Amino acid sequence: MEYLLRCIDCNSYYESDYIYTCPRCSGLLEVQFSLNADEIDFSLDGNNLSVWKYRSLLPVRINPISLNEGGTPLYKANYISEVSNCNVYVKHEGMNPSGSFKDRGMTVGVTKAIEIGRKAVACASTGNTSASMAMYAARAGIKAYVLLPAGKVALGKVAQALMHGARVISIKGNFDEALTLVRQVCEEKGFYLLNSVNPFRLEGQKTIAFEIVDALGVPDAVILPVGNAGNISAIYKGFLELRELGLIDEIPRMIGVQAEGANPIFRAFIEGRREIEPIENPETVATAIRIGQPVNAKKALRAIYESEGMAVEVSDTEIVEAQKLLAAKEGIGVEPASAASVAGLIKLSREEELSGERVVCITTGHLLKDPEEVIKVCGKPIEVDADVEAIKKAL
Ligand code: AN7
Repeated sequence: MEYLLRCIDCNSYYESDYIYTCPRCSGLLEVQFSLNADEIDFSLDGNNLSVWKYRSLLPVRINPISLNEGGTPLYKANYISEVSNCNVYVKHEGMNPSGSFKDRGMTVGVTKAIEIGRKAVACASTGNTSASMAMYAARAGIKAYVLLPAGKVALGKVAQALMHGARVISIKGNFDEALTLVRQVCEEKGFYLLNSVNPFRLEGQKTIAFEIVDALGVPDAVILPVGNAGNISAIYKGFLELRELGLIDEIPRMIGVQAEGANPIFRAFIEGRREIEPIENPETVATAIRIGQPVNAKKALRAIYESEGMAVEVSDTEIVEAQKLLAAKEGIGVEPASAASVAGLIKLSREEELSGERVVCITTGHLLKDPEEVIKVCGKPIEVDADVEAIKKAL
């Protein structure tokens, strides 16, 4: 399908695939399709879910660099439904190839890099973006450069970036600083930037919305963690496109959850603002969303306001409790940031902001991403002598 890039700030349109921020005002770009229902070659019949099922709505012109991303499970969550008095489903994005939703974006982003002839990709990351980008760059046979906030990235994610062959550089600074720096490095070195300022990457992530509708229809609300705020913007865009195509009538309320120590979107929301004030020193157990200056804040706030959604904040304690609940009561193993979605749901249901609704919580990353956090909150296994009596005592 034909598309243009549109600047969300100055409303300029571009026909180029070679840019990812507005050449006039540096604003964020968005892919805008000339949506035409006749050009859709998939049906929302619940079969064969995957990112590339929806290729007719993805802005690429070559065969994709793919590792079979998407098609993630949508679990009915009975225990959490009871606790929250809602009809709750969990879409477990931790079941993607690298263990997070980022793969949906990277398959499109890295494909675009190849399409336009780039030989190297780069990102700043709280971890998952780097793991995913390294993996797809390896698949494509191009170089990957990663900037991480030193000491603040979960071990599993660093392990992935390293083993998939990225050049991994830790900086003495936080994610927001790493993102500013990598943008500069990309400009100077000609690397293709794959943070969520890249509108092509976000196109891949909108397939979460497509899969939800494909498997379930339109829920009342979608709840997800928000860090750099790309995912909530992308998923909302996915629903918008389906509505414009006449494939759905309603759009779910988009509910973004942030950690109390990294909550600029929540703060903007409660004050009714459309722009954020940056948080200088963000801090949370959910290191994936330890972000004080989300680049996609404007898009995300638009998604929240237009869908009559909400932003909510949760404490680290609430995040860990929700992570334990998901793991021990539903059998769904997620990393802390992902559990923020369920923590947000439980908080909103207690405050009677939600009741009886059909809700999809998105769990964005797998439990195995952050083993160190698990040991911190669960403790180490009990060690006893190799002896039946000792074992029986410990049971
Ligand atoms: C598990 O990897 O920003 O609001 O650099 O890893 O779209 O940023 C990760 C973000 C939620 C937030 N859950 O998504 C990175 C990075 C998990 C994440 C988010 C992230 P956005």
